[in-house]
Amino acid sequence: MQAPQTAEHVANFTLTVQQARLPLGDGETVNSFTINGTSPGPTLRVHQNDLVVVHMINKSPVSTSIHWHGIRVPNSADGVSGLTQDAVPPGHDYTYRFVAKDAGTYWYHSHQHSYDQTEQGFYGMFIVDPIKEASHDDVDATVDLHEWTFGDFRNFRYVQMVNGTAKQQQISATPGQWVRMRLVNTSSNPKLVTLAGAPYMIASIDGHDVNKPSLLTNTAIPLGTGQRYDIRFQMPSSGSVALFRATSTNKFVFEKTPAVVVGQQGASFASPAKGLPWFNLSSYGEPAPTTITPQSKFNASYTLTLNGHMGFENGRFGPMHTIDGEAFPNTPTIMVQEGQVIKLRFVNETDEYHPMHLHGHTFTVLSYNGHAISGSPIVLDTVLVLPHQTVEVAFLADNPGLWMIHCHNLFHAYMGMDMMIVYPNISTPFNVGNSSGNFPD
Ligand SMILES: [Cu+2]
Repeated sequence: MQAPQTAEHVANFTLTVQQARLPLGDGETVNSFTINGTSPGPTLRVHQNDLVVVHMINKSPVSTSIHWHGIRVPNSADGVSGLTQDAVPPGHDYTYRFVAKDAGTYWYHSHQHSYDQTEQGFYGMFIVDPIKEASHDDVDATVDLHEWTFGDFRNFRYVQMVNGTAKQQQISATPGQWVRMRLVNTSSNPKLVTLAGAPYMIASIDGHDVNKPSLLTNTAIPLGTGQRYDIRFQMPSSGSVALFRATSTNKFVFEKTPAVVVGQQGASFASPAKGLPWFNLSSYGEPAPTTITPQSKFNASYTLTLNGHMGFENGRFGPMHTIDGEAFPNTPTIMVQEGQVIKLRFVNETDEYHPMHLHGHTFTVLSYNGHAISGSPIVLDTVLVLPHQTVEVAFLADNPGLWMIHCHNLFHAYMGMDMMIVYPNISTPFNVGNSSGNFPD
């Protein structure tokens, strides 16, 4: 379960992890992780089918690991501490090797104490350029949506960030140019964004192209943690385009000023209308032939009920987040065999948003609340399950190993909402817990 040693094209990177005091851009300074001196770390950009070799040097005072979110890596390169490796201690290094099989927008982040380390800036973008371009973009920009939180329930404050700063981001573009904006939610809360100034299409979700996407206006796009939406639009003949954002933390009320302005600077925008309809991926784009459909024959189906209760997890008392009534590591394990097609039904019994993420595979969305999707095939690695919603997905088991499936609200994962998908005859020499020092969440 390792990548080949050599390939025609090899993309080599060195990532040095440290800690530093960083200004957020709003007057606040925080203890952040940095990668090669910045947070977020450098964007790693490769070509499809490149052999990627990443040498990670840990100069931070704590142990760590790197997970390649959404990339179908061989199991040994998945970066989950206690499962596919030991966390890398301070002063040590580790090398990840994998082939970037799928084009698209991905990201990387810590999977050791991932709740703390990712929120504290340990992440970066990973972009795989396709062998053959489906469309030409004059401007290619990444918009990473993060947030820092301070205080407790009584005195709570949060700072919304784009690309590592609280300041408004400005992207240059001229009239008539095509812009690809790669939106990535790296915070732990769901985000809502909307674009003003030009009609736009959602070209790709979680790195997988939508078939014949139509143009949208006055639509709010929800992004669960870990999800990526590539939106494309053509710059208008005059004026600029603005991205507004809201978050679950403020009940999805849009900010008054844009987070990102594309084109001419200094233009003023009316803040988005209240109650914009949310983008619905169940009927977007046009149908196309695909290997997994609601009519496929499934080798096994599992219902995963997402719930919670107060209790102890990781030695602290708090809101446990459960799958089938249990918190990790007591959650059920799903056994799969190579070649099987497995259906998963997520039933969200809570008032919260659960972006459910599967490592090492992609899945096809089948239905929402019992209604089969009717538009483009939708292939994801993270599906946002809304409060009291049921979502069915299915995946082909084609990547042997030990894989996590977990909520990507990293606090929920920390409080138990994780489980394992396991292929036969595979064991791990690594352990989770105090004696090993491996804490993947
Ligand atoms: Cu959750």
